[in-house]
Formats: sequence, structure tokens, C-alpha cells
Amino acid sequence: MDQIKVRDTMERTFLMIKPDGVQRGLAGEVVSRIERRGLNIIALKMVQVDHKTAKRHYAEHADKPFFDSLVDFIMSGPTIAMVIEGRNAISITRSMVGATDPSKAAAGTIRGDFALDITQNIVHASDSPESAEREIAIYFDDVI
Ligand code: 3AN
Repeated sequence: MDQIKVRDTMERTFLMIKPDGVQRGLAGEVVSRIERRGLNIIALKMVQVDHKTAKRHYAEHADKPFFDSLVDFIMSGPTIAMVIEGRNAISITRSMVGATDPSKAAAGTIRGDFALDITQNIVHASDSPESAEREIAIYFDDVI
């Protein structure tokens, strides 16, 4: 897979609107928040995640008790995958997404405003440069 080129603090990160976010009609809201923050969406596509890809996506959680439910849920409907670029894009996107557990997510974050459930929590976003590179490569083989 292609390497992601990072210049200065310019970063690329991966964000996925999960099946619940798409099904609830929140895709526009999520995209709008990213755009209004000033980040650039440089790639975007709708993806029906297959089993192999789901297991690859969540490989770091393979030994967790919630692994099967994570994999099942990400495959349960269409998702929207995107690559976001901007200064400090990884940490800024994570701060916009909010805490993993929506009961701990601050109001004003995507999860804090729209989610109640730790599995059905609207979005996934990369948590480090290594994760971003790995996750972009899973879903986009044409982003350099
Ligand atoms: P985040 O999505 O905030 O990066 P991760 O990477 O720690 O969180 O976990 C990936 C996904 O696994 C979460 N989005 C959530 O759906 C699920 N998850 C994490 N921790 C738990 C947990 N304790 N119980 C159930 N599901 C969990």
C-alpha cells in the first residue's frame, strides 16, 4: 500500500460514519462539522464493509470480548469512509468525535450530541498517525 506523506503538522486521518450514523441520516451533519472546522475531506466513499475488512479494521481489538459485536455492527449497513487532511487533523478530529463511551462524551462533540451506545456511536476516527496510515490503506489504495 502507498505511504502517507505527512508534512510539518499537516496530517491525514481516517474517519468512518458507521451504519447507525448513515441510517439515522447524520452523514451530512458529520461532513458539515468537519468542513466548518476548516479540515479538508480529500477522499470519500460509501462502503459496505465485508467480513475480512471488518476484522482487519478492528484487528487491535481481536482479543476483546466485544470484538464480534464490533465486527457484526460495522457490517450491518452501509458506511461512509473518508480521508481528512489539515493541520493536526488527527487530534482535532478525535476531539470533534468525543469519548468512546457516549455517556462520557462532552456535549458539542459528535458522540456527545448524537449517541447513547458504546457500540452504536456514529463514527470511528483514527487515534494516532500509525492508525491513520493503517486505516487509510485499508479503505483507500489510491490516496497518496
Ligand atoms: P474509538 O472508536 O473511540 O477509537 P476504540 O478504538 O477504543 O474507540 O474502540 C473501538 C470501538 O470499540 C469503539 N468505537 C466502540 O464501538 C467499541 N468499544 C470500545 N470499548 C468498548 C467497550 N468497553 N465495550 C463495548 N464496545 C467497546
